[in-house]
Amino acid sequence: MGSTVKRVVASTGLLGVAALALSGCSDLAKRGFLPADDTTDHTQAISSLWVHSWIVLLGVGVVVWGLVIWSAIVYRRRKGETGLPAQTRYNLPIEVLYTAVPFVLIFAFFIATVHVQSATEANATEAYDGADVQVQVVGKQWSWDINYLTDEGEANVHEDAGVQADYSGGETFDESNLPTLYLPVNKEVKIKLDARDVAHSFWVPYFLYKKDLLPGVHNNYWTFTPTKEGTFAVKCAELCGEYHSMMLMNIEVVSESEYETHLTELRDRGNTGALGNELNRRQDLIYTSEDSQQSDSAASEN
Ligand SMILES: [Cu+2]
Repeated sequence: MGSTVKRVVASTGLLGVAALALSGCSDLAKRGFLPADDTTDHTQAISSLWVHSWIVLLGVGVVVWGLVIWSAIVYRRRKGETGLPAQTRYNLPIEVLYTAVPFVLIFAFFIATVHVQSATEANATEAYDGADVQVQVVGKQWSWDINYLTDEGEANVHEDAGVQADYSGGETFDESNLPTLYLPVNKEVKIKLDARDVAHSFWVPYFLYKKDLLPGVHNNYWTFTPTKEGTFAVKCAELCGEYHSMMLMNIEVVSESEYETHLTELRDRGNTGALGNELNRRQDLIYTSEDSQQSDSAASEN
């Protein structure tokens, strides 16, 4: 192959790759490669951090790929050349550039991430009591229990207990009957996250957020305001055993009056109080926070 032919083949290949990438991009853009950024009061900042990081990194990529391709073409072996080409070492300006630029980038990404994270996590603490609504979500192998709490964090009403089936006997998984957490739109919600057995993770893809549920004394909290009515899928995002993939539930964001009606219905159905430790799979291995506190106080009495 002559060098002209090679050059044509190479540039056609590059154009093909570029065309594929671009058509892929426009497809993704049509489908929406990011979830809507209007689902909670935190999603806009998180989404913006993600998109701007990608733009900066794509710029870095274009420069690096461009330089690689440029030097491969310009410094290719010509006809009749033998031996090694001239070897260049210790180009100080280039070395300073490729050391300094990544440091600047890392520092900027760090600052931007800390900024968004501390805004997102500002009220996600046990002590914060400014939320309009408090709920408790308890993960277990392999479902979720939902308790609605009073303003003081005491048990109020609860959803039906999540099915704790282990599907090993061929039981069918009923996706039409998932636990559903109701939340009022435009009200600040504080969720207490707890686990009955092993570590799980509460992941709401459309809220651009997830947080672990840990068995034992430590509870995680998540405070946010849902800003859009609708149904949002929740998945467990921490591999928690054989039927982890069936650990699904929904969040239903509704108007405040629908939310109040739903709580009244739960009360009328007799779902008062909390779904507690009686639902733990192993009564000899109690891990939820209430019980840990009990055993802590029992231990201190001894
Ligand atoms: Cu899980």
